[in-house]
Amino acid sequence: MKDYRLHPQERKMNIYSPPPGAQATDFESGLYYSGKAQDMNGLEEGVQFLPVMNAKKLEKRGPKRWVVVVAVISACLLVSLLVGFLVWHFKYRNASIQRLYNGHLRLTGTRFIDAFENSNSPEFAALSSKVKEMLIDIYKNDKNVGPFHKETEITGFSEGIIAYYWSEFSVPGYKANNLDKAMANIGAVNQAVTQKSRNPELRVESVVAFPSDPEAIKASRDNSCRYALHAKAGEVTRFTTPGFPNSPYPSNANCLWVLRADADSIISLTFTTFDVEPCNAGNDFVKVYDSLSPGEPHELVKLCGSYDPSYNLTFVSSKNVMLVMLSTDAVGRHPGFKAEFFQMPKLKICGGVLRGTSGVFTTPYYPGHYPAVMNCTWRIEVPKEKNVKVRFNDFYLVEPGVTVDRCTKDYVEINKEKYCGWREKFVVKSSMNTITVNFHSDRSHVDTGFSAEFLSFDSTDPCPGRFTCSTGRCIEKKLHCDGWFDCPDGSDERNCTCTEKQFRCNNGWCKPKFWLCDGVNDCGDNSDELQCLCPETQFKCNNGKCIPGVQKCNGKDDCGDGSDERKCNNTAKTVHCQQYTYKCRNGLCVSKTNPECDGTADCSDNSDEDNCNCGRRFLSKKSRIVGGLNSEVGEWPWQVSLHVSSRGHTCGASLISEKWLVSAGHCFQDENPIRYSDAKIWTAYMGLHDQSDRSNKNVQQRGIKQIIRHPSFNDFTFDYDLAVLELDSPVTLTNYIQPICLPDITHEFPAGKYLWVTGWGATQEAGTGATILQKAEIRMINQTMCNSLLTNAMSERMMCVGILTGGIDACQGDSGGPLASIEDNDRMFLAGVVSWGDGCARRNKPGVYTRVSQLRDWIKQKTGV
Ligand code: 4AZ
Repeated sequence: MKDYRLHPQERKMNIYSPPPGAQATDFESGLYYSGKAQDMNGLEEGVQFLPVMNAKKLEKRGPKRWVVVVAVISACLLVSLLVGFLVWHFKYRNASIQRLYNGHLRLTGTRFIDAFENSNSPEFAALSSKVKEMLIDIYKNDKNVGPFHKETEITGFSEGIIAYYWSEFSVPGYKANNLDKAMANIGAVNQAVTQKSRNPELRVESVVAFPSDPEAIKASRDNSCRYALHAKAGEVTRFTTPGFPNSPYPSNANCLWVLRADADSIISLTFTTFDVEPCNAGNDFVKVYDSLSPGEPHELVKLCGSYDPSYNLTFVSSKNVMLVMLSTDAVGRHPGFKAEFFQMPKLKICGGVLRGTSGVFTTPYYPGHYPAVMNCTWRIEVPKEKNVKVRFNDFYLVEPGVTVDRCTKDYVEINKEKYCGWREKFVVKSSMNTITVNFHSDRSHVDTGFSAEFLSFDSTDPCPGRFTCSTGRCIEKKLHCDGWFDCPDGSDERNCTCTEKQFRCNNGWCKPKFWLCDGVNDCGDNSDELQCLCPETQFKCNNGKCIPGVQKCNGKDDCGDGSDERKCNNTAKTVHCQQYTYKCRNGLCVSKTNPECDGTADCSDNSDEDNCNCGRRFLSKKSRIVGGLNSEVGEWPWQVSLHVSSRGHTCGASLISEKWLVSAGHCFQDENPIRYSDAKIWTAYMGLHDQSDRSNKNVQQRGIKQIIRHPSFNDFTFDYDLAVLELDSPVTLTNYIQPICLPDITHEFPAGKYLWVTGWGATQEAGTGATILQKAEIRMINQTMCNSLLTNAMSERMMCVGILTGGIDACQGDSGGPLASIEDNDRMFLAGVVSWGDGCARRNKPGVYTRVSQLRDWIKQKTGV
């Protein structure tokens, strides 16, 4: 593979039932009278309802009785109001709610001794009881706090002396806000309190409190799963979740590991194995805190799911303490984690002066996570006659809830501009020979930081012999105004004069004429698709045909390509079976596009959701990996490497079940002297990441029992370029080995859709294969355009996919491998199989792939999958 880029009415008062025989009309009018009521002697007491025709009488006699009615109603209303108020006041307004806070404070007037590390020591007990008293005194001094205090516990001490605590309050709901405000300000209250009376020598300073989550307090209270570990100089200390690795961690547990280092040292903690319940499957998680108080402001990271050991899970503390918390729910049986930590001297300097014409610099402990509370400044100086630019090659300063346009927490600041979040490679230039780079991390949430290089350049010619993008990147001159974006910001395509092979978009960009009316918004403002729209009352088919709008979704293929019957509300209607409709096992057809394994049962027999144990990735991934060069371990668990005994990796393949692979037919064509059609010469490696590490424990190796090439495979045109391979024994599915879903014959992969191709093929045309599994994101191109770009070499079993600017493509050795599409539910489907191409990664020469949906029935027939 070459290069890559890589959301009753029954009122309680005066309800009368109509007497038997009452006139319906009277009843309906809402008024009726009883025989007794008709007695003008008024023998019956109370309220009487009169017939409509007696309205006049009512007018005469009414006022007195109305007064009674109104009085009764008013009295009842008043009583109800009063009862309501009392209920609200006593039941709700006064109802107590629990409030929990975590915090820490500084103690002066005493020295830290080792015994304070042990919560069972008499020294700990003595000091904690004094601190607790002082804390309660502080609370008592605030009327919004003191009366509601229930319990406080001192959970630990560290050098400083810092005391860690939690406090529980029971407060009426309507006073909870006042309590929150008072606790947020508790440090100020403390300042106003004199603590001389009880503890003349011991003083409390810098009291901090923050709302705590109940799990953290539960963990602090639960001594059954609490560990205290102190790093030993020059040694690595290891710890694991209870039962690891032979049995899963306990359910409904709250475990705490208190990690300590010597004074003036800091802690480096690494999770070497991490496998807890997947983040979306339950509520198990691990949190790491840069404090002994498990509070959000000091949370360095929250982890769930599983990570491959190669994933960087190293975290560094800012002081000599760290807290690891495991919280689990009732479900999910996973092994847990294995971690190690050691102490190291506290970083004295961060940043510095960098001189020369070029150089590199990184955030502290890169590629490990940078510590919290860091401020680093690099002052870069290049020779006087030059200017300086800084290129960030890797940039991860991601923090939950922070938007990249505000950068309120961790950031890099250059020339008064702040950068944060995840960014692709970018360059910042200075118009001088110096530049200052500031890096700031706040108390919570850390990331891996950045790796950057500085370079000097000539201000008059920043890119000698090349075009300078506005971002500072240098690109080949011929790429300027060629209709393709080569600069990250598209600056190479601005202010261009279009050639005769190009058309001008409304936004001024020049694009190749053959992009006009191809159904893809190439201009960005859709102007390339406007001139070719059908009249307003009509529908434009995918094949360009215009049909009356009423014919869309009428259950008939009026377009001829079925496009008018797709995306019909995307609800599954049972329709007449046609070529493009999904056929359920019971023979009925549904109109929905791509209904298979999308998490919704669309067929009346649910057959569209059968056999959906495919296309899932179980190793935790951060979306930020997209665009990287090397794949992550376990990122493409269906990827297979096919080796020929005499020449090693030869072709790719995809796992579709425990026993069957799909590959390209042309991989098994005999070529003297090698009999590629002979199953015996092939070995399949599943779960492989690195070709040089095939004995890795995640890898399963199998021989091939039989190779079934598509009988219509044409070795001249490469039509029907498909084969299925049976493994000599089934593989065991793991986090590293999973089958990919096969698309139904009706499955649609629309033009413009991004797909992923993976393999160990050549990294450039005529180049050598990759050692680490490569990935590239490429785009589906419409068939008409494929035909024009590839001189009518396309059959219906082929599709072309690529990036027409060139530079990203499959290449030799990728053949047979998967072209995967991320569909609904995050499931991945095998859209294509790498087949052929006109060279590799050439401009306007997309790669060609076997259209798997077209050969779906054949695969089913041969493999049963
Ligand atoms: C090959 O030789 C090959 N650029 C595979 C894919 C492509 C070219 C060549 C597509 O296996």
